[in-house]
This record gives sequence, structure tokens and C-alpha cells, in this order.
Amino acid sequence: MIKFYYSGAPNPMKVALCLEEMDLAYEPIPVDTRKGEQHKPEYLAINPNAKVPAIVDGDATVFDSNAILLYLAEKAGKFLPANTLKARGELLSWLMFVASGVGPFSGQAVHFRQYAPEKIEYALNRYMYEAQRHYGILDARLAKQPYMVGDAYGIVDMAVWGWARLIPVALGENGWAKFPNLKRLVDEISARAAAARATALRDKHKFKTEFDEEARRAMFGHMDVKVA
Ligand SMILES: N[C@@H](CCC(=O)N[C@@H](CS)C(=O)NCC(=O)O)C(=O)O
Repeated sequence: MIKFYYSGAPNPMKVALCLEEMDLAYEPIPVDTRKGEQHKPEYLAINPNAKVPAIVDGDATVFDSNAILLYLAEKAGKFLPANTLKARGELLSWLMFVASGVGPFSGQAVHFRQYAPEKIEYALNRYMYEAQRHYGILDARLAKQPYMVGDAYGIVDMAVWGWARLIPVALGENGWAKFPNLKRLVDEISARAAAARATALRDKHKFKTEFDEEARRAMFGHMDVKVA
């Protein structure tokens, strides 16, 4: 049975979708990041980066959401493109593009829009610009083909869904306006039974909702340490 360490945040949710799509048996284990549970020594032994998600599958431990998607797809032999170097090259490119660009820039856009104690116009503009630019690249790809890689729904689409369904949170209420093709894919995935089961997982556990001093200390370590 796969142990799945999760919260309701975007990166764990893409893994929840993937586990549900692949019909793999798993035990969801909540990690309440607003209570600082990601910093407990027993969790750091699983993910030294102190973030969710992570999985433990027998003697295999995997952290970082897109690495987990690839691990699960290879384990299940599902939701992967054709087994050719060309298709694998495309898969890895888009998987890394989502992991290294879409996720981090969206996360920073949300941070500077919602959480930064001061409104820093420069930072806000940079991260929203970059998040928007990355979504534009996904949208252009999806204007030409129904799914991100190959001609079938796969793990890159799941990775995209994790963050893209929250575009209005990162880019504001008109955030979808420029991305009709991306919206089509996100809506299609959200309508799947696996997506409903994945999002329902958030309600299985009562995660802390307040963003109080405890949450701030657990998640925004930079506010207590001067490095610049
Ligand atoms: N690169 C990592 C990022 C994971 C990440 O940032 N997770 C967030 C939730 S989406 C988290 O654990 N936040 C808690 C914290 O920053 O303390 C991945 O893709 O899994």
C-alpha cells in the first residue's frame, strides 16, 4: 500500500489525481503544513525539503510532485506516451517545464498577491508576468493538440491541472481570459471522477485553515532570518 503524504495544496492534489486515475491502492496521510508538521524529523526523513507531497512505496521513497507522477506512471505502466526516445524527450521536457516554471512562478505570484506583508509592485509584476507567460506557452501548445504530450491524456496534463485550476488565485479573477485552450483541458480534467475523488480527499482531514503566527512561522521561515 502506497503511503501518500498530502495536504489540499496544488502539488499534493496533482498526485492525488494521479493515484486516483491509476487506481493504485494508497493510504492518505495528512501533513498539516500550517501546523508545521512538514518540519517534524520523521517527515524530514521522507522529504528533506519539508514540503508536500511525498510517497513511500515499500522501500521506495519519492518526493517532489512531478517526480512522483513519473514514478507512479512507470510503476502502473499507464498515462505515458509511446515508448520512443522522441516521445520520452517530449514528456520529460514538459514535465520539467511545469515543475520548474509553472509551479514556482504561480506559487510566487500567489505569495506576493496574498501573503507578502507589503505590496511590492516590482515582485508582483515579475511573478504574475512570468506565471502568465508560462500559462501562455501551455495554452499555445493546447491550441494545436488536445493534450500536452501525444494524443492521449497523461501525467503532464495531471501536472498542469494541479496549478492551472487555480489560475484566478495566481492571476486574478480575469486570469482565464487569455487561456481558452488551457481552460478547456482543466475543465475536462476537473469533470473526471478521479479529480472529484482527489479534491474530496481534502475534506477527509480537518486541515488548519487559519493563517496565524504558527502558520507563518512554519511556512515563511524567511521572515525570521535575514540573508539579504
Ligand atoms: N517542488 C515541490 C514543491 C512542493 C511545495 O511547494 N509544496 C507546498 C504545497 S503546494 C508545501 O508543502 N508548502 C508548505 C511549506 O512551504 O512549508 C513539488 O513539486 O512537490
